[in-house]
Amino acid sequence: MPFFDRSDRTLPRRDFLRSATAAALGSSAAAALLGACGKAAPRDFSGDLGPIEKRLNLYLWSDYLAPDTISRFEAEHGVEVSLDTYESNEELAAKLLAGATGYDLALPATYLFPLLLGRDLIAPLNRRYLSNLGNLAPLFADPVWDPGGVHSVPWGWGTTGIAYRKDRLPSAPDSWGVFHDATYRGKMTMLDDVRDVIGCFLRYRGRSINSVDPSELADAKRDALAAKPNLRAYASAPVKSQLIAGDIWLAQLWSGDAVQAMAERPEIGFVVPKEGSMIFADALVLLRTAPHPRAAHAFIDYILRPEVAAAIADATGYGTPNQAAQALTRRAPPYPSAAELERLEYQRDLGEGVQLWDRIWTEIKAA
Ligand code: SPD
Repeated sequence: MPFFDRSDRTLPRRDFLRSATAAALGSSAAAALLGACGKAAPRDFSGDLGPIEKRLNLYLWSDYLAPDTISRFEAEHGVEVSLDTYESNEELAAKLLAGATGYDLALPATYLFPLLLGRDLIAPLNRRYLSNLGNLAPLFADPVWDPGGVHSVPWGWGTTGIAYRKDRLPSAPDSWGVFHDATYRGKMTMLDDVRDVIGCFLRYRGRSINSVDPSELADAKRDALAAKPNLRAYASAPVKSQLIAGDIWLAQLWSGDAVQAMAERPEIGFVVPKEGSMIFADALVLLRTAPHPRAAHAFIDYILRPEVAAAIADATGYGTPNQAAQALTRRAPPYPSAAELERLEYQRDLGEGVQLWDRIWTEIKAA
């Protein structure tokens, strides 16, 4: 799967930190927090972690599990799991940067890694407790965002596209420009996500989703503002049920969430627009302040089992990085075609350009 651009490896760590922090929080909030937050007290999980603790505290994206993923783990290990969820990388980053403790594992999109590593918020995994790492596909065992897989285990990958109601539209939308079509005013949503909204309008004009060119970003802002009156909202998690109910006909959406909606309503379709889009991965990380590190490793190793990973892929519609699971999945995720791969870009760190992205997004949301 050669779709994650390995050239990211060359970006310097300090630029990662500065820009990803601002991307996560907005530049002014980031500056305040960078000044106010001390380093989390680092814990070393490299030695003997002792017996499995009786509790495990997860902080994960919503709708990213099979129905029995947690209950089976609890029954098998005698661990009580608490699950909190979030709807955006920004929500996760803000909570961790504000000093939240108590969580053992989180599941960021991989473009947050420079921030999490730079702030020393995540710990190297203790591989002696991870007997199932060999099930990962080679690319995901040594990924661009975490060379050697030292700090993370990939969970799922997906793309950003357009979910739509086939029974309400005359044909499939094929361009990000559909959000400018007032015919569907009030029946459309876009993700509540800075990188997805601005990124798609950059692609609309043939630009990179990672552009920091001020004039290209000015065009993207203009396009986003032109679309905004047609939108019901910027929304992420609620969109599936709105599409299923028929309240929304067209939605910028992540591929797995679209597949979940399609499973309930065959009238829903999903396309990657002709101009191209983004591809992303989300990966489990162990927080430096994890109170239950042995149970956390047990959960990671459990997730790495082929049947567990396959069940998650089947339930969520996201692609699995687990090579051994691929043969077990009952419902193939929407793997991008060769032609689509040509048009998909991996989200990169934006460097100093993140300040401009942040300002533009704030202005778009406020307009
Ligand atoms: N419901 C699970 C959604 C996971 C989406 N991850 C998105 C990362 C986007 N950059």
